[in-house]
Amino acid sequence: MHRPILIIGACGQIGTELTMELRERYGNERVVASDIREGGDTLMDSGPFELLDATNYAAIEDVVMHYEIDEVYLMAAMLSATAEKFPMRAWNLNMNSLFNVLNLAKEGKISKVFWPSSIAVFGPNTPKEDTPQSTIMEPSTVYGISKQSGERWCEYYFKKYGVDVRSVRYPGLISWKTMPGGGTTDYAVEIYHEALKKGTYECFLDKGTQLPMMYMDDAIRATIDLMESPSEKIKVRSSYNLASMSFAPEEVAESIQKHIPDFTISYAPDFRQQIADSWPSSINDSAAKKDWGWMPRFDLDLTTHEMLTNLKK
Ligand code: AKB
Repeated sequence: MHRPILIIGACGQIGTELTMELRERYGNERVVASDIREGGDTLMDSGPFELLDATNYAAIEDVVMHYEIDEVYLMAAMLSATAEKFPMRAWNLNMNSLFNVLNLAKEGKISKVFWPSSIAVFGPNTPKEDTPQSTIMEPSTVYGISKQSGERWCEYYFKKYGVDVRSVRYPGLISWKTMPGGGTTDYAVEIYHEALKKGTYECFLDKGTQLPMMYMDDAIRATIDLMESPSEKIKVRSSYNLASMSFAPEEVAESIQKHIPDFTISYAPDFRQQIADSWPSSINDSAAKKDWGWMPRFDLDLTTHEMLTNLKK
């Protein structure tokens, strides 16, 4: 039987689907969801839930002790666009929550940690195409700086204290169950909602802005596969590059037009354009493929099919 798991930030875009998949695999009672606010009915009604502030060490420790938690997935974070508006709040949340969880592991109170990094760790001086696992980073956003620092700390806690921490650099994630919030890649979710509602979408990123993206099912599978891999296979303890597809807004529009021929897109780039321009357009994820067998399943057209079919329901 799997030992109890705690998900911090369980009501967000990734947390919701991760919680439900882990409950499906390991049993509802063994997966404790937590967040600063309550989530949707499916999550709240399917298993234990705790209101929890990720920056409060003592509160996390209480939950860990109470449920005899063994693994923590720390999904709480402020994303790239919001973090540019609230730099200090973003830094506090993104870093303190990570230290809280790493320190619980260092003290032997939990034995495994998942912490998400992002393609935002890369910056304008990074090779843009087929971005390697190890390369120049120099992130230029608050969020990217927090994720890169987090990666360094993860590797440090692994090497220095033997903390079993695992991480992937998520690209933009596309899902229909829960909306993303405050990210630069959020357009790739909004566009499907607007296509069905209005038949048109004004994109906050410009035509030609190619970014790495992934359908949520692939991201959840990658996360759990990484956590289930034997420790000796995990060679990278900062964070793994992860990729499945890369596209620009007009390519999503074309994919949507295969289902909704009259759909139109227009462009009104805002401050998020500069963030997007500093990120890679495609990612080399050969290390994840080699070390723990990562393989994506969803391309753009399959993603579009899944998004439109499920949102229509
Ligand atoms: C964002 O846009 O901030 C996130 C990310 C790529 O980490 N989706």
